[in-house]
Amino acid sequence: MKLCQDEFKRLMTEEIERMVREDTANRFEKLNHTLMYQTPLVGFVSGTDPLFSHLKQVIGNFHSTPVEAITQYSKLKGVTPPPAEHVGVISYILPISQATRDENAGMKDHPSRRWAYTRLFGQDFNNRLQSHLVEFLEQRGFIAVAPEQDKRLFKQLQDEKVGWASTWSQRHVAYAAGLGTFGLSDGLITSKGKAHRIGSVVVNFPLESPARPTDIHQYCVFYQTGGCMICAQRCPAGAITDRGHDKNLCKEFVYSQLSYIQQSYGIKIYACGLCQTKVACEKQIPNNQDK
Ligand code: B12
Ligand code: SF4
Ligand code: SF4
Repeated sequence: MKLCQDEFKRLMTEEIERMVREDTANRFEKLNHTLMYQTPLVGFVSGTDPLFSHLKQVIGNFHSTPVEAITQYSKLKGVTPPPAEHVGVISYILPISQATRDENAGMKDHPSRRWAYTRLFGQDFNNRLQSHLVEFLEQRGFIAVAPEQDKRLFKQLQDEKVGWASTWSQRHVAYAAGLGTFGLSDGLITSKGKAHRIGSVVVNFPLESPARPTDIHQYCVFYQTGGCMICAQRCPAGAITDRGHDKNLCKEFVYSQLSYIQQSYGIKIYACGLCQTKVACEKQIPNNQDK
């Protein structure tokens, strides 16, 4: 399929938006069938963007570059890997619905029902969307892989230097694609806020990198002015301080919610996300005057 870059971007953006709008898997089946996610944000970045090699220093050598991911995948598939300069990445943000954000904003010690449903069924939809995009691209003659979806390529691990991490960090990929910057809580602040989930696909289509803030904390009020820290006040585990986010305390709390969620909402999943709701950056890039 011969497409120019703008046509490719339009094709992918429209398909992601269509899936979010029309796929029944993006609906609260157990509630009122409303949408779990609102209109997505879609970004693109070159697979050879130097940021990806830099992430090997920031995160660790175990973190894949897009070229490594598609090369490994091509070899497993038995096809010739594409030349590095033909590799591009599509990243998207799935903003969590207002009803869910409002419900979680009313919680203090546990995640709300809709939030827990979105963690479980919303991630199922996110997995499905990434697999769909791979199929959609492969049907059009491309080689495509969603690195987090392919269990041969993806691993979560605990690293000595950075703690809990993985071989494909969706937030770092979304930052590379110009979709947002990191907040004090570690959440990615985008033009649609910080309450969202992320997905991405690597493809053999050359894409240009976007302009993006060089300051990785540009949209966080705390890092810009020293104020705000509402996310820290929201965290029931004390995991957020002016030194950042303690992943161990966070993980312990998030996993401790399993029994509450099972007893209260009847599903087996862990979740929290209190630091992503009732905060200045919940649904937008906050104004630096926000406290
Ligand atoms: C491991 C993991 C966790 C761990 C650790 C989180 C972490 N900070 O890494 C624990 C269990 C604590 C966790 C908790 C939660 N998680 Co989680 N988790 C992941 C997972 C599987 C991997 C993350 C990873 O690889 N991190 C890599 C490490 C290195 O990232 P990091 O330490 O945050 O990076 C910092 C530094 O590298 C720094 N940095 C320093 N120098 C530089 C320089 C440059 C150039 C750059 C770019 C960055 C940088 O930037 C970061 C911020 O400080 C991802 C899915 C995925 N594949 O990405 C989901 C993911 C991060 N989780 C997600 C969510 C939603 C949650 C929870 C809200 C739980 C829930 N759903 O209810 C909480 C929120 C925690 C928080 N405050 O953000 C979303 C985040 C979306 C968002 N809104 O930001 C993700 C992306 C899942 C998804 N598919 O959407 N999670
Ligand atoms: S709540 Fe405030 S301090 Fe926390 S991440 Fe958002 S803007 Fe930054
Ligand atoms: S997810 Fe929950 S425990 Fe983790 S930092 Fe946010 S509020 Fe704290």
